[in-house]
Amino acid sequence: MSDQQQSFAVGSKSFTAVAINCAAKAGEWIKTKLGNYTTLKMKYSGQDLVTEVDKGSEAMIRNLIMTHFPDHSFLGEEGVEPGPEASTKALHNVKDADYLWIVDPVDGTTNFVHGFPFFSVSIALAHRGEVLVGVVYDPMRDELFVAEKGKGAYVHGRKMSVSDEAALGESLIATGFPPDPHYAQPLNMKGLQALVPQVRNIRSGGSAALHLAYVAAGRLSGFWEIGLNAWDLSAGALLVAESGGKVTDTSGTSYHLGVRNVLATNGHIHDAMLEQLNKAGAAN
Ligand code: 2AM
Ligand code: CA
Repeated sequence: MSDQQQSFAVGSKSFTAVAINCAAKAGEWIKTKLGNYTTLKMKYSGQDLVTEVDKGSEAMIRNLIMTHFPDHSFLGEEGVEPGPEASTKALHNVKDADYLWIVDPVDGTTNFVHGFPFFSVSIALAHRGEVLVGVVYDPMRDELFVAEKGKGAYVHGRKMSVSDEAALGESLIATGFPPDPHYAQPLNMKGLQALVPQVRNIRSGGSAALHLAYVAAGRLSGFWEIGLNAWDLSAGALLVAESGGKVTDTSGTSYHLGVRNVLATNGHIHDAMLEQLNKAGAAN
């Protein structure tokens, strides 16, 4: 048995149990704060928001994880300065840690602030850069999505599998509208222009982690977005992979923690999506 298999086999059950416990506890608390938060701050711009609920949720999750695993490393959205440079640097500092927890305490903060009920808690555990456990929890629908590397992905305890649409014309695709007007927004608009006429329709729910969970559950055929961070993607990427789907960057490189421009699909439409995004100059 390899070193990595051994450490996973020894610890996997408790890792996953802790991830689920954290996501469920934080999610239930977030739900009680809907329409009830007191502090709203802008980070970079009016499109980049944070509340005391984001910070409280992250503190709750961090404390619980550190109680169980004090030697593990932790990367959470609220512990990092806003902007892509700070995110890339923060990831670089911890990405090769033996055990790294990657946490988005509220994915879909804009929705939370507006009372639009589509947001989630995203928690992943990576071992030397490889994601072993991914949990995404939607407190409004009480849906818990869980994946373990090599063991499949589950929602409500039922095994998930991706959808079987094989053509763009029968595909329901999600994307997100990035806040960065200089680099990410123009790419996103080019991608939209290319894809809207070709796919069945486009959705933009506002939580990347939930979009990935929906690809895993077969509710979306694919999802792409420009300019995301490891905490938006790492848990959901494992959900998709363990449900039989495919996750790469928008150039086709396999998913790794540093991916910011993501394409996740049921696998069948992956090459067609890559081709359209690259032909449109929408990939990077
Ligand atoms: P958040 O709610 O945790 O910030 C929606 O398009 C996706 O983009 C969400 O997952 C959202 O995560 C993320 N997002 C929103 N503002 C962002 C920003 N300023 N930089 C990077 N990602 C952002
Ligand atoms: Ca997020």
